[in-house]
This record gives sequence, C-alpha cells and structure tokens, in this order.
Amino acid sequence: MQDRTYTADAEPGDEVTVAGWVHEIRDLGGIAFLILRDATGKIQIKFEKDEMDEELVETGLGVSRESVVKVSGDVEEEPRAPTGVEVTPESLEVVAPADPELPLDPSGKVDADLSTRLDNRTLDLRKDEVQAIFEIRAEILRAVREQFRDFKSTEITTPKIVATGTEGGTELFPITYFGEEAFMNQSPQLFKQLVAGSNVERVFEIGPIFRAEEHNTPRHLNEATSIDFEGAFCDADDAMDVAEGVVTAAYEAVTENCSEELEALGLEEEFEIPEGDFPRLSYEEAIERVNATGELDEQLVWGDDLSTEAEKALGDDVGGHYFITDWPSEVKPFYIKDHDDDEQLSTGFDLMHPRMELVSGGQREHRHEHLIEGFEQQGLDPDQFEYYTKMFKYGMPPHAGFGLGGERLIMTILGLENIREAVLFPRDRQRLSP
Ligand code: ATP
Ligand code: AMO
Repeated sequence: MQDRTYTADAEPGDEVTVAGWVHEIRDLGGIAFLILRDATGKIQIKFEKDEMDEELVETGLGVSRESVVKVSGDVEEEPRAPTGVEVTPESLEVVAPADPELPLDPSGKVDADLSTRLDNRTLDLRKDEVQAIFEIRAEILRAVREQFRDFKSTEITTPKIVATGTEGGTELFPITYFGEEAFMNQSPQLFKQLVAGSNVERVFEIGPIFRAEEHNTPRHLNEATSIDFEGAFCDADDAMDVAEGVVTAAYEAVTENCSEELEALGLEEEFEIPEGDFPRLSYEEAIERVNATGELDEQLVWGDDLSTEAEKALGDDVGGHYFITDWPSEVKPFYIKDHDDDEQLSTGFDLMHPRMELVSGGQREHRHEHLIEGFEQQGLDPDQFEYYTKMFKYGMPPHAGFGLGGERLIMTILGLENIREAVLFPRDRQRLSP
C-alpha cells in the first residue's frame, strides 16, 4: 500500500493514512480513543464525539477489537497519548472486521495456555513478546549464517526424502515414494559428509530434521531445525571451536541487535553472553563429576548415557556451557571415528547448556574399511548405504562436524520453558495442524 504510513513514522504536522489492527478502544464519555497497532508500533486515534461526523464516530467506536481499519487524518502532538502523538480522523474504513468473540486475547490481559496459543498462532503473534521471540529467532539464524561464512563455509541444502536413516532406526517417519519405502530425513549427516569430502571442504546447512520421537517433553520436537556443520581436514577440537563460535555469535547478535525484543520479553537486565572457552570435560571426568554431586540415586558407570537428571546435576555443578568429549564408542553412531590408540573411546562430543544438550558432533570415520566394519557392528547393512560408503573409496579426507538444535539454541538463549514456543507451528505427537 503506497499511500500508507507506518505508525512509527507518523510525525506531528503530517497528514497520514495508517492501517492496522484495533488494539483497544477507550471510551471516556465526551472523548474516546482507538489504539491502532501495526508492525511498527501503536498510535492513538482521537474521537471527540460532539465535534466530529456522527457516522465516523459510530463506525470508529463500534468496531470490534482486532478488526483491521484504515484511518486518514492529521497527526498532532499530544503528550498524554501513549506515543506522544495522535491522529484526528477524517475518514475511517473497516478493512476486515474481527469476530467479537476472540479465542485468545492478543492484548495479553487474559492468559492463554500454550495449546490455545498454538491453535490460534495468528492472534498469538499479535503480542509483542511472542513476536519478539521470532524476531530474535530470525536474528540468531542470520548471525549463525554469517559466522559460518566467516569460517569460509558454503551453505548447502540436502534432501529431506531419503532412503536410509542415520540416527537410530526407531525414530524414522516412513513415507511412500512412488511405491518404494522412503523416510523423512533425521539429519543431513551423510550428505554433508559427502559434500565436505569433495573439495568444497567446509559446508553448513540450516534445515528441517524429522524424528519420530515417541516422548512428549518440553525439549523435543518431531520436526526441528538443525544447524549442521562439516569440515574437511578438521578434527573434533576444530569442530568444537566452530560450535562454540556459532553459539557465542548468536548471543552477541541478540545483545547487539535485539534490545527492544529483549525488553518485550523482560530480559534486558539479565541477558548475558556466555564466557568463552567452554570447559571440555572428558566423558570419564563428566561421570565422575556427576557422581560426586551426590544428586543421583544410582551412580553412573562407564558406558551409561547421561540421563536428564545427570545432565541437570552436571549442568548445575559446571554452571555454564561445557563440552563432554571422548564418549564411549558404543554409545555413538557408526560415522563417529574412534581414537586411533583406543577403539573403545570415540572422538564424539556434545556441547551442553546447563539445561540440556545443544550439540552433538565428532570426527568422522573416513577410512572405507573401518566404516564398513562400523555398520556391521551396529547391525546395519552396509549395502543399503552404498551410495554413501562408495565415495569413501575415492579420496575422502579426515573430517569432522556437528549438529546444533536450532530451537534448543533459541530456547536456552531466551530461557523459554517449552521448545514449542520457539517454533511457529510446532509438530509434536498431538499436533499436526495448524
Ligand atoms: P481535552 O481538553 O483534551 O478534551 P479533557 O480532560 O477535557 O481533555 P476528558 O473527557 O475530561 O477531556 O478526558 C478524560 C481523560 O482523558 C482525562 O484523564 C484526560 O487526561 C484524558 N485525555 C484527554 N485527552 C487526551 C488525549 N488526547 N490523549 C490521552 N489522554 C487524554
Ligand atoms: P543429534 O541426534 O544429537 O546428532 O542431533 C543434534 C542436535 O539436534 C537437536 N535435536 C533436537 N531438537 C529438538 N527436537 C528433537 N527431536 C531433536 N533431536 C535432535 C539437539 C541435538 O543436540 N548427525 C548428528 C550431528 C553430527 O554429528 O553432526 C545428529 O543428528 O540439540
């Protein structure tokens, strides 16, 4: 709309046409106000009942909240108005009326539970604090992309319909692909390796992953955004450096560019960039440290995965981001390389936020014959993965990488209680629409 002025740009003395949603109507008797909201803010429209055209006053004050209206008039300074200016309307058009029975109150005066909010996302997104999450999400993804570009990585897009799983057979969504069994991809893992093994060398992808997780938790989604990196001639330490750089860049970008959004979320005071040099604990040190907290009913032994309670106890103990390195080979997937001098010990690592795991990664098994053995050890048929393994016969350099959960990053940065708050239209066991 060429003739439209954003509310934030309306200056005293201007003649404007503003368009947006009816946020509130305050009728004080002789005088009444309509607060109009658009993407840039709000503006007060003043109705002086005795001095203005009766039909205009009736239409303006009769319109239901959240209807879309277009108002033309003069902007004047008014210190008592919420933004210091107001518009005296000359004409008002109801562009799209809203049903007076709203399923959700966008002014936020009445709380709604998450499920009602997600069922009515358009109305929910009219709240400043909800919009702030998605503005920050966009800024985080921008900063992450830029950081990867600074690391000389190329953004890639890999298929989401695939023939094989990589992250454990039970978490796959099967689909039918022209009569053949296929799956929604759980991770770009094998594809990013295939590209890093060309002389493109360093790649990243920000894209959806699909996991048929049965459990309903505040930190799992069935469709999530994975932030993946893979670099040729990198080892696990290099990949950890990149992961730390990307996570830190996200915090820095939010601090620098999202002050209004942080304020809308009430976070402007407490927001902090994590201190660099995240500690790197070996798995062995990590389980010893968890056991020493005395928080667990049962002591962890070598080979155990870290339960949610164990992650929490360790997170409280460390008090910030940290890595767990050198996991037992048996708990890591076939593509993770073992240490050359100890094949019980892998190069796999996780990056942890005190509340949850953010990243998994490691150096990859790049030697063809070892890779084939790895499949067999995990009970997988290497023939099914031939499209992947055969490229390891034609000059596959050592390489390493990681996957970072995009929503987990946003959730931990903003202290959100539930991962679903970081997704516009989350997919979980109960939710397939909207
Ligand atoms: P005016 O002389 O501007 O019409 P008023 O005080 O005579 O103002 P009232 O109907 O008595 O008009 O105002 C009721 C309330 O609305 C008062 O608390 C007043 O401060 C407030 N108010 C009046 N005009 C505005 C305005 N343009 N913006 C915000 N608040 C206003
Ligand atoms: P992993 O399976 O650990 O590793 O996934 C990497 C990161 O993705 C996030 N994540 C999820 N977030 C929300 N809901 C889910 N269901 C979900 N599943 C995973 C987590 C997790 O740390 N291919 C390897 C990565 C690699 O080695 O490069 C992989 O997918 O934050």
